[in-house]
Amino acid sequence: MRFDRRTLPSLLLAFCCIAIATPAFAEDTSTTAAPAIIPLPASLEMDAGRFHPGKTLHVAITGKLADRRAIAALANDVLREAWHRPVAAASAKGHADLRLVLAHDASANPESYTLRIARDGIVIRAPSDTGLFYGLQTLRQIATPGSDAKAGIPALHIADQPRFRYRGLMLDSARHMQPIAAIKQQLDLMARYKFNTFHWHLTDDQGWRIEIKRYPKLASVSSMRKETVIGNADDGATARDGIPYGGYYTQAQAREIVSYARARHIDVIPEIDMPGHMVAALAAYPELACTPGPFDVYTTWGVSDDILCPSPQTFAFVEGVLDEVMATFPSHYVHVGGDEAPTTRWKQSALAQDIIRREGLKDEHALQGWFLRRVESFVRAHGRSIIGWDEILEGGASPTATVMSWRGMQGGIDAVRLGHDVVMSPTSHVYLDYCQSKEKSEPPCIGNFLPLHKVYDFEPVPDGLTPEQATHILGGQGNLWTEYVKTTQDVQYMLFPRSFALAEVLWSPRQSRDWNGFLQRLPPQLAELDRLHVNYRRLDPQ
Ligand code: TNX
Repeated sequence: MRFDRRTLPSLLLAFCCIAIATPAFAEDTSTTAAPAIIPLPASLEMDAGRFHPGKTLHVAITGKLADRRAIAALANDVLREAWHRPVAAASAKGHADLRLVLAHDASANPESYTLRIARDGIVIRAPSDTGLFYGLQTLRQIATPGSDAKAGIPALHIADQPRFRYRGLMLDSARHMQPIAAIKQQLDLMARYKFNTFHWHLTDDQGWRIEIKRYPKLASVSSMRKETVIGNADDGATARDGIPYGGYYTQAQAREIVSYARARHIDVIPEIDMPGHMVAALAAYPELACTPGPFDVYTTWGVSDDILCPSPQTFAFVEGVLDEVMATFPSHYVHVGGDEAPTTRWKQSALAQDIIRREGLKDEHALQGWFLRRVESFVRAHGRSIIGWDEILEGGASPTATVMSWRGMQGGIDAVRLGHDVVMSPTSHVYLDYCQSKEKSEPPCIGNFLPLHKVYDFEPVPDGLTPEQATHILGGQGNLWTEYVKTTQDVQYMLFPRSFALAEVLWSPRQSRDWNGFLQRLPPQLAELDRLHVNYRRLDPQ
């Protein structure tokens, strides 16, 4: 017998008395469809029966939570949104509709949880607050907002844990910046899909977006560009709009983002891109360049020859900036960029060439390696670690640097073989600034083509690695560069639903990857985006 979600409530109402008296009424679980959960849990088994919420929903929390109030608040939100019924605390021993149990287990993955839904209640068990948090996110996708309380939710048992420990999204706030409220909303959505890292690209040629008190001109000069190229510079456009563009986040705002993210079990990794992508800083402090300048904050997209000169002044600047960045962002990692730094200026600079000679370096790439190793030792002296784009390998990065492989997978493969930890972030599968269709009507995108199914096909662990090497692939990350993505609406359009596909790649077991299953589980997620007034790209007809 097949129970339709809409007929079930009336059936239940009509036969509830009989149901209570007649156990034979129990549903055949083989006909109960599994709820549409993204990312798919590691294991999910349907059980017999359903849970029906009481008039008041009682929640019990047991164990030593790090932040009991936060988990209680989330549980309240999930239950209240699902069934619009009052939520109250239950005594540890009394009846509870929802029981959250923190059971320390040093051998368990701290992000893991189990979720059991039975006729007599729901139990989420985890070794940490994070596990409970993720269990509640899963429950939210089962007891969806505005659920039918009479229908209840199906009994089931989930045992879940992530495949990868690094599950990231990068947002470029340098080319175009986003309102704090929009970033918070993005963090909310990331948490629902179990992302745990927000990489914040805060500086670039076209704008410096984080207040640094020691260098006030980064806010007053580097954060403003005179105008912006119109149309697609990557297709050769050169005309400018004549409209000044700028802004920056204060350290207080950045802290607000950090604590908002932390409450959602997300780390914020700040990126200060160096020695290239620094024209905005050079506009304020031209003495950091190898040539006299003056420099203007870049008004078009692409790569500039003007980069930091490896001078004592530059190191003082970088260390001064990183001091404040590390004080603002408590994350283990500091991203130091390292990408797209042309060697043109260093080739012509007596200062750079002197260092090459003095240090016995092979060439300018080796000089970049020397530069970043020096920055790394500063960061490590503060108890942190650096992460950089895969170019950091070219000059010889120290093995303690983590590599973010963006120019395909090869950089990551090489890095793993050299003993680095790696985050895979290849243009081919996770560049969320790429277009989602080849139609002209597509909203602004950089070019190239990255449809939803290609993201779903992303496999962060390439063939040919030994099992030990594979453990150094920490995970993956989607990158949203914003040269052409100017508004919150457009940011959302690029992120959704592609980041749902990425969420599943990074969380769910490799063998459970199933494109058709994913497509079937998407509509309720999109309905939820509609409810939250979040923009997204509509699915192509299949
Ligand atoms: C390459 S990925 C860049 C960015 C651009 C992006 C556009 C990387 C480390 N550098 O500066 O915004 O391409 O897709």
